[in-house]
Amino acid sequence: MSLTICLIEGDGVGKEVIPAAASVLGALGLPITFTHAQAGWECFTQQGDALPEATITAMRAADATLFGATQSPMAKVEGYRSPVLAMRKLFNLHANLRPTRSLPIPGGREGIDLLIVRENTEGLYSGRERREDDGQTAITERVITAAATERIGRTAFQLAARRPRQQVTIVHKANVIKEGDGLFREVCLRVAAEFPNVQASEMLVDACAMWLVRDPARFDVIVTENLFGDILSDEAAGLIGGLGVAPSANVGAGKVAYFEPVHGSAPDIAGQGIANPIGAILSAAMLLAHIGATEAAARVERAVQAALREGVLTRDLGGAASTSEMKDAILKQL
Ligand code: GGG
Repeated sequence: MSLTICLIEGDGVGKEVIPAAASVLGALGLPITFTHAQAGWECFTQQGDALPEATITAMRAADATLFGATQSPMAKVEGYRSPVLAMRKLFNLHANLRPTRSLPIPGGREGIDLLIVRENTEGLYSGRERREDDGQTAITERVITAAATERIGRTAFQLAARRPRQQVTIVHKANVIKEGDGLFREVCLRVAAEFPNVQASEMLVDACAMWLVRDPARFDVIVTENLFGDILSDEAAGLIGGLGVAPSANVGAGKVAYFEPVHGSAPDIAGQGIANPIGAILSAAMLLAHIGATEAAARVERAVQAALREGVLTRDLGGAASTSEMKDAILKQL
């Protein structure tokens, strides 16, 4: 059986980390065919579209997509919409899975194995924004629906049911945001009742931010809304070496799924060959697991751990290895 993987480098360091991850995938001896597509700010400046139709077609045709990074401008640009938000909406990729597992790096925290299940289609990222009062008041609507919450809640509990600890922490701010987070909490607790073998608890988001620093090992699966999940997962990545090593998956009920390092385009270091490829390589491992190549996924994870244990470290981890030296150290372990 042959596998088709669509590669989208995107902007900035995406152009460095995706080729590194592709060479790791290519070294596994699997019958993989790579296709290539464009998306992102550079693509918008060249083609007038940040997510062209040809890219959407290539993603639909592939078994899965590995995406690098995007660099959206801070100010509104007519006709431009972040391709990551567009892909998540278009393909109904309701779940953003962000695992944080301890890695053998200097200063890295031990005993962490948690998974943040972030709602990926609504919340403050719904794009419902406007200016009023002659532009002096900005209003961003935070949309929480029972349907999307039920979907993400069920995904979190299903994933927790397959993990050794079988625990879910429902994270919200229902004491203050009584409508939006009240609904999120209510629906998640209702879903929890369908999973009697999974231990459910709830926590306010600010307390969760504190406990992640103080005792991250206490968490198994965290389910939360879009922005909270975005922030908490970056915080969690900080415990194990930072954004350079953090992978993620964007999945839904359909065939299309895409996998990306949590980091963005990192314009400050782009083009220098020093970006850490581990976030992209571990995202490739998540992709493999998603399409059923679980042994290959485990091999990639073991190779990353072994390369780090040998002391090969990029600059963000306190070493001096380049992107390609880090990739070569992982390939050697494979
Ligand atoms: N690989 C994930 C990524 O590119 N993150 C940066 C991001 O999502 N930025 C929002 C955007 O630029 O549209």
